[in-house]
Amino acid sequence: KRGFVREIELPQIHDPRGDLTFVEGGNHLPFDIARVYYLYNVPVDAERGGHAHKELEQVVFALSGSFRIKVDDGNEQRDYWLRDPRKGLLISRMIWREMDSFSQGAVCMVLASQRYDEADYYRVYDEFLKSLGHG
Ligand code: T46
Repeated sequence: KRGFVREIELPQIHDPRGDLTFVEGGNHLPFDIARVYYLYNVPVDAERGGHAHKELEQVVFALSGSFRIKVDDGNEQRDYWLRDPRKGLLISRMIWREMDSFSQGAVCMVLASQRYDEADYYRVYDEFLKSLGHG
């Protein structure tokens, strides 16, 4: 079965001044970047996510610190820990995601294929399952 998430590894330019990583929409990602957002000041006991997207594709990075992301295609659930600023998780459309266990000071950056549109969200798990024909 084809994976419903994929790890994206970005280039790293390493020199004595530190590391530099870059990302080009359409080159390192399978889409052009329409939006960037980031989560920070996240309490360590917070849970975020808890939704799926009808069309949106995103790549999620831990720029600093770490957190867990659970992804679910309606059949199978997988857990990933993000902790390397070079390595993002590509989440395609119609995948339920939940995030928790943020470390103190963690920064989560997300590159998205579309601008924000509340109508693109399933925020109720049963509605997500129903739309997959599982309900
Ligand atoms: C996702 C995870 C990883 C905006 O106005 N513009 C935006 O671009 C975003 C992302 C959110 N918002 C508003 C919508 C809500 O009123 O900000 C509020 C909090 O959003 P939400 O509860 O969806 O945040 P998270 O962290 O649970 O989810 C977000 C993304 O929405 C989602 O696509 O995959 O981060």
